[in-house]
Amino acid sequence: MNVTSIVPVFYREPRLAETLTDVAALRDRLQLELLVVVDVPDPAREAEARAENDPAVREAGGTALYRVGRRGFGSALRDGFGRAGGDAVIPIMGDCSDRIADIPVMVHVMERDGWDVVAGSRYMKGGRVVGMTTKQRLSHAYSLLIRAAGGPEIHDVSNAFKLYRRSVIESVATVADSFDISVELTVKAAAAGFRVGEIPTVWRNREEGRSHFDYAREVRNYRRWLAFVAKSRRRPRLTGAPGSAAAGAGTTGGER
Ligand SMILES: Nc1nc2c(ncn2[C@@H]2O[C@H](COP(=O)(O)OP(=O)(O)O)[C@@H](O)[C@H]2O)c(=O)[nH]1
Ligand SMILES: [Mg+2]
Repeated sequence: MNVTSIVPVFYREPRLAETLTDVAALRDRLQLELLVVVDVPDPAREAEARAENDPAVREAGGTALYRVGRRGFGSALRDGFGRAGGDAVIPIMGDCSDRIADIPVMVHVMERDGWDVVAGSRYMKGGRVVGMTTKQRLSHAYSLLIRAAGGPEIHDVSNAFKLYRRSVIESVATVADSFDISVELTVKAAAAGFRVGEIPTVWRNREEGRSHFDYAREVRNYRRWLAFVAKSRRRPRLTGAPGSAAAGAGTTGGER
């Protein structure tokens, strides 16, 4: 299985080179494509952003895609998905927050168990957050709510660190331009009958630079996916599920 990793970057990330070095080291074990999607909302800062990011991307054998005059975590991932050549795709944060060593495990369980989405779960047994803040507590509560409302039975719906089978990103249309794209893609995939599983992961809060997550902007974004799962639970599915192969242990495809 070829895997495309997509690293979104807002102008620059102090620990990007470190992140990319860790990802590039997976080439010993995986066939890996590496895309870095850099947003440069202020066109006057393009040269600075390129000078900052290009050496690290080149060193890691990756490709940088610059979106000058644009921003948005969700739309950046969507553009990355559109360019991805892999059989599966995984977003990786540029601030060393994801445990890169989990990626081969995710690929292995996707191949072995036939999951279409393998989530990296911070809130299941074996997973954890290093540097817990109010935001992670809210994200944990949100995951519980999504699950209770009829969403996929995983413990961490909002983590971006999830391996998606190519068929998922090709057939599930997303609208989220911000961080909630990770939730949108997961709940829509489950509602469409794709099989969603999880493995534990450890997520580290950033140690340098600042977060781009804005509560005021995100509340409404995240609320709509709660409404989506509640509504799709009430509506019987009409068409055959794309992932309707026999369900195995631990799978949580749209069946409920
Ligand atoms: N391309 C792009 N990347 C973004 C944007 N916002 C955040 N990122 C990147 O997405 C990753 C996660 O963002 P971060 O600010 O750490 O969010 P947090 O971990 O939720 O606080 C980092 O690599 C950021 O540089 C955006 O608007 N566009
Ligand atoms: Mg972060």
